[in-house]
Parts: sequence; structure tokens; C-alpha cells
Amino acid sequence: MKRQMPSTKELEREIKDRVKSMFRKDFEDATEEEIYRACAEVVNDVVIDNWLTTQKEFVKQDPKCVYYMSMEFLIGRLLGNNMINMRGYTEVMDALANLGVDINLIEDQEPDPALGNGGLGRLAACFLDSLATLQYPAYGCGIRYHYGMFKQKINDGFQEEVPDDWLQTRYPFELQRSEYEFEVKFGGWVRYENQPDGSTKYIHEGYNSVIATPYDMPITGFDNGMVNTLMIWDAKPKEVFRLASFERGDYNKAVEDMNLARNLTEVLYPNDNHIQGKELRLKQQYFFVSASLQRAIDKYLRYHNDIMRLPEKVVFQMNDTHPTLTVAELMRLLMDEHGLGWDDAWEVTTHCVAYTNHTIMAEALEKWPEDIFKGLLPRIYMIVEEINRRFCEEIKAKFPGDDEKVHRMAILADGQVKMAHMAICAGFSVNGVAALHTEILKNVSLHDFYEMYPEKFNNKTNGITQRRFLMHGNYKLSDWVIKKIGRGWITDLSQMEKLTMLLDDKKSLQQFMDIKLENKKRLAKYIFDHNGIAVDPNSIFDVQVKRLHEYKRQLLNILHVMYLYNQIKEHPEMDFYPTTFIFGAKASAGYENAKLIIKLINNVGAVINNDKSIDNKLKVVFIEDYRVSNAEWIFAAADVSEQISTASKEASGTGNMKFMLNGAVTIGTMDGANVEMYQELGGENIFIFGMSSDEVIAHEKNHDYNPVDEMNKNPHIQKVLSQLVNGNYSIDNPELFRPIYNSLLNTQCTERADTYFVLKDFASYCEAHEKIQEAYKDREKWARMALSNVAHVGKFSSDRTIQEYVDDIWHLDKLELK
Ligand code: Z15
Repeated sequence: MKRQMPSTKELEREIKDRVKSMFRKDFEDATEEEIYRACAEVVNDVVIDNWLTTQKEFVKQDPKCVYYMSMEFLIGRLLGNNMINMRGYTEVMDALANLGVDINLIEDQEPDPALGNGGLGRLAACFLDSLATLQYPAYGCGIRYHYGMFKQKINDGFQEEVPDDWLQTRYPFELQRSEYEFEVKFGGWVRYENQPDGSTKYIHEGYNSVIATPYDMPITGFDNGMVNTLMIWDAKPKEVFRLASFERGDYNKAVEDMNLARNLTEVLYPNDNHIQGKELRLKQQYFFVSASLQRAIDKYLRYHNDIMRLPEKVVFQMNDTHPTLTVAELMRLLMDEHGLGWDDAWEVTTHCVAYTNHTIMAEALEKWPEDIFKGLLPRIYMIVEEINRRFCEEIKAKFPGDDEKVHRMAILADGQVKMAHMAICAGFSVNGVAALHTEILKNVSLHDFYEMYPEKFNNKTNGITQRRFLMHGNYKLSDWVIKKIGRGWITDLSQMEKLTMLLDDKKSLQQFMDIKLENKKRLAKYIFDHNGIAVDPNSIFDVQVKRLHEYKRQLLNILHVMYLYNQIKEHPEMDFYPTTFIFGAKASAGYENAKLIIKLINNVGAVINNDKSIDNKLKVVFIEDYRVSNAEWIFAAADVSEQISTASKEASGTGNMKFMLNGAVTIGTMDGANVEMYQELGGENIFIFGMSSDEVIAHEKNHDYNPVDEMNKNPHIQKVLSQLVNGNYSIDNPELFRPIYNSLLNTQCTERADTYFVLKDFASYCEAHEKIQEAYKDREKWARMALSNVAHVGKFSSDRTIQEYVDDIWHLDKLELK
């Protein structure tokens, strides 16, 4: 039976009782942190009952389930999310209010679990939310990093990285499960023995190993009693006891094992869309893949006896190439631990694993040096060699005489292990994350593979959860929508379509814009408290928040701001609607160009914000430490959403959808999921600019783009570029931004200048912004555009995405819950 949250009155008492029993304090004397912990336990009580029920039904109904394999789960804070999904948010809010406490301050005590970098990790979290809400059995499998995504401090305009010690105090929503520990082995060598029956036995020796311990986190569905599990793995040495003994021979090994365990899960690599190829990263990958597969097979064999039928109950979805070792490790477990021969093991593996590609950026494609790979994973390497041998035979048979092709497609080539090639070879499904992205995979970046296995390729356009990004982040708009069209949209976002009936209703449009203004005031206060900058809530809030990457073109945005500033200064009388440009972005710690762009944004802000002569027409704000928790407020307050990547480079984008859900209007390129937003919205409700992906790809192919031509054509560009290097924005060090200038204009030996076509799209971007200015001045017209965005957002729910994964790839059974 589904357990419900207590009533407001009961909650008041329970929270007070908890504070007393946990901290031996009267409520009046408790700190906000203690109240948060008490609330977490009150909510946990309900969650745990539902978790137990779900797991019992799971055993009884024996449905097929998905293991979502991912190096990242950017789940964000759970207290608020769980209260919403258990339908007790308002009750807890009221209970706390009756006790004289603001729920926001309590939620703010929770560390923001940041076990991910950006889009890819957040997508995994939205998927788990939707799976539970749609009642599909699912496990998230990942790593319990002791330090998640770093906290960003801005110091003198520069980014500084501060470790994110989220486990400093006990995290209330995780549960250690020591009963599901498994050993994971690294290094050593493989010996083989021929058996009397003609088979070969492989014996792994001389290895170091760690014990993998899972921590389970509950993933609650919305109002349905379903609770799935996110298992994140931590490592501990297995030899601690022997270390204390006098077995001298083992002492050194024990020390090695301890160090291995200590480093393994210490920290998340802070790169988004970029791979460093460090051995420790490969260790992390194997560690969580091996542990997760062992647990999955164990669970399967507890209730079934025929391992050949594993694909009927289990599917492993590989989130990008990071967990591709799933292929080889599953083969190893099936053969070496469960006695299958190669062909049977391959039959099972290729029916259990599927692969999602999230990028076409070359620097994000994982390739491991063969020697590192072989040294760390000797048995796995043997298996990869055999997979590769058979795969190359298959290519030769299909395309006789095309040796070039075999070389291009091989898993092992040029001294490297190519993870994407292995994922495609073994996976029964290969999907992109937006329609355009999937077409580019098929026609360009994975064309060889598409020719070989056209039936494997399919598209699954990304989505987001409306529970977190509207109900929790923007409760004012959420309540308003409920008043207008009821509650159906909470689990069926296509019902937002009903809002179209309000598009010509002046009163509704006014209410809608009043809510936006309230949300802008909330953000303005946040900005004042954190940045000391007073921004006008009546100005246009134009927002770009996402990881800092050159292809995402934050540089185009800030160059345009510099241009606007020049215009306003040169033509003080010009008609300009006051605009606040808001940025938020973390740069990977070693990404110098990206870090310099952060500094540029801050310096431009410092000059513009302090220039009294422009009458507050322009403000530039850089929000420090952009993360899930402040993102929710930022989306709610945005008028304009900047989605301006170089066409073809952003696989999908998901921030674009979160803005749309909150009634912001997009200025964007025809890239990623922007294309599908455009299709849903019609051209009047979105501002599209810039080159198409075909044009970009053609320029890249023909090498016929010269940014100097763009500069020579356009005096505005000339002026802005000269201001990059004349000290305008860096008086003490005029050369500071020279690297940015050079990246736009000076052809390096390795790369063309202006790799991401910033100058090429500049003029068209300026025009699009002029149209926004025009549109915003007509307040009613703007309201209609913004509300149209909410009304047409239905497609972009992760509920829709998950249903497509289930129908086309996973074929899961729903769990029945009373
Ligand atoms: C990442 O955040 C994404 C792709 C990657 O390959 C890596 Cl390593 C990290 C992003 C894409 O850039 C973004 O366009 C997409 O929306 C997101 O994954 C989820 O699919």
C-alpha cells in the first residue's frame, strides 16, 4: 500500500519530535541545519516504506528492468524533490511556516549533490525521475565521488575552483548496502589452462583489487508510491585486516590496494564534452561497470536459473561511451564466471546492451592508449582483441576489398582502443539525442557504421522533468497553470497545449507576466545578495547559463554586449529597452580559453555596470557557481534564453527546454533540439539566426572560411575586436585578452582561426537581438510569445523521452502498485 505524507498538523508534531530525538533540543533552539535533517528523516520515513513495497512487488512481478549506466548523475537536492513527489511539499511548507520557519532556508541547508558536469549528468537524473513516475523498474548505476563538481568562486573576475565536500556531514538520502559488496580487480596478468573438455580456463593473477560498496539512494516517482534505486559505488581496500597482521609479503600489496581504493572514487573529472585520457578515469569506469554488472547478474540469478535468458529481464543502457567496458566485462563475467562459451556470451551481451551518443565533438570521443588499457585490464583487453578480430572479419565480408574502411572502423587501431566503435559493434541500439544530431551521426560522423548497421540507429530527443523545473523551481507559475488547466500536465506535459486558449485573453496574459515579474524580483534579490549589483526587474532578463565551452559561444554573446555598449554610448538618444545580460558557467579546470572568457565577461560587466552615462540601460551579471539549485530560480526569471551554439555542435541541449517550460523566448541557432522547438513553436515564437548545420559542415569540409573577411566587412566587429586588445576592458594589462583575439583571427598551425564561426554569425545575431528589442516593447505581444512557449513545451518532457526508450529499445514492464 502506498504510504502518504502526514497532514500539516501531524507534520508539525513529527518535525518537533524529530528535532528532539535527534538533537536533544526544543524546536525553538534548533539550527536551520538541524531542522533540515529532521525534515529529511520525516520524509525518509514515508519514502522508505514505499521503497520496501516497490522492491517486494519487483520480486513478485519479475518485470524487465533497465540499468542506466552512467559516470554522472547530477541529481541536485533531494529534500524538495522528494516532498513534491510524495505530494507533501505544501504541507511541510505550511507546517514549517506555522513553526515560524521559511522552507527555502531549510532546503538551502542541503548540499547540492553534484555528481555530474552538465547536460549529460542532468539528463540521467531527469530520466530516473521519469522512469519512477511512469512506474518502470530501473536502476541508476554510478560512482559515489567524494568530491563532486567543484564549487566556483569568482575572484577579481577569475574562476577559482574549490573542492565540493558534499559528504562532510552524513547525507540523509543515501543508504550503505554492505550486503551487496563485490571485488573488482586491476592489473596483473592472465594465465590460461586448457581443460580436458577442450575449453580454456583463464586465471587472473598478480592483480590489485578493491571492494566495491554500494550506496543506494531512493528515486521517487510522482504520487504513485514507486521508489527506484540509484546505486552509487564507493571503494574500500580489502586488505585492511591483513595490513595489521605480520604477513610481511602481503604488506606492500596491501598498501597498494589501500591507495588504489583511496584514489578511485575521490573526485569527479570536471570536463564536459572533453576527455583527458587519464588512467585513473579508466579505473573509475571499470570499477563501477564491473560492480554494477556483478550486482545485476547476482540479482537475476537469485530468481532465475538460465543465464541465456538474461536479455528477457535486463537491459544495460550506456550513457555515452564512458561505460562501454560494460560490453567486455559482461562477456568476461558470462564466460569466466558463469561458464558460457564465446558465441553464447556474445548472443546474450549483444541483446543486453544499448548505446547513446551525446556529442559529435572530436575531443569528447574516448580512445584509450592500448598499453594503458592492456596493463590495467589484461583479461578485458584479450576479450576486446577477440571482439575486434571478429568485427573486422565482419566488415571485410560486408565490404570486400575496402581495407581503408576496416581500418577506420576497427576497435583497435593506431595503438588505441576506440570505445565508440566497441559500443556500436556490440550494442543492439545506437541513438542520438535530437533529430538533427541523429541525422549528423548517420550521415557524417558515424556514417561507416550506419552503412553497416542501419537498423541499429534511432533517435531519442532529450527531455526534462517538469516536476523539478516547474513545480519546484517555479511554484507560482505551476500553481497558475493548475488553476487554468488542472493537474494533468504534471504527468502528461502535452496537456500544456490547453494554455493556447488563453493566448488572446488579456487578463490571463497579464497574470502570466506578473508571475514572471515576481520571479525576476526573486532573482534580482539573489543577484544583489551575491554580486552586490542592483538590477532592474523591469529590464529584459537575457540569460545564458550552461557549461563554458567555445562551441556554446558565450564569446559571441559578450562580444555582442560590447557592441551594444558602443552603440548606446555613440547614440545616447537611441531607443533601447534596458537589458540585463546574465551569465552562469563553469569552465573545466584546465581549459584556458574558457577561463579567459569568464574573465572577459566579468571585466565587461565591471566597466558597463559602473558607467553612469548609459543610464542603467545595460547590466552584465555573472552568477557565481551555477548549479542545479540556483538554476531553478534562473530559468523561472528569464525573458530571453540564449541557445547560440555553432550549428551541428550541440547534440541536443536541455537548458533550452527548461527555459521554454518557464516561459522564456529563445534566441538560437538551428542546432540540437532548438530545431524541434522551432517546429513545435512556429517561426513567430522563437528568434532563429546564423548558419545552418549544413553550411557549417560544408565550410569545415571545404576549408573556405576566413574570419578576417568577416571582420573587414563589418566596422562594428572591427571596433569590438580592437577593444579586446586596447586595454578598454583591462586597463592594467591590455594584452590579457590577446589569446581570445588570436583565437578569432590568427590561424594556428593546428586549427583554423575562429573554429566556431563567431564572426561569421555575428551580424545575424545582432539582427535577431534587434527583433527581440522590437518584440519586447509590445508587452502584450511578448506575453503571447512567452506563453506560447509554455503551451508548446509538451514534447520536451523526459516522460515522453522515456516512453520512447521503453517502446523502441528497452521494452520494460510497468510495475503495478496499489
Ligand atoms: C555532456 O554534457 C554532453 C555530451 C557529452 O558527450 C558529454 Cl561528455 C557531456 C551533453 C551534450 O553536450 C548536450 O548537447 C546534450 O543535451 C546532453 O549531453 C544530454 O544529451
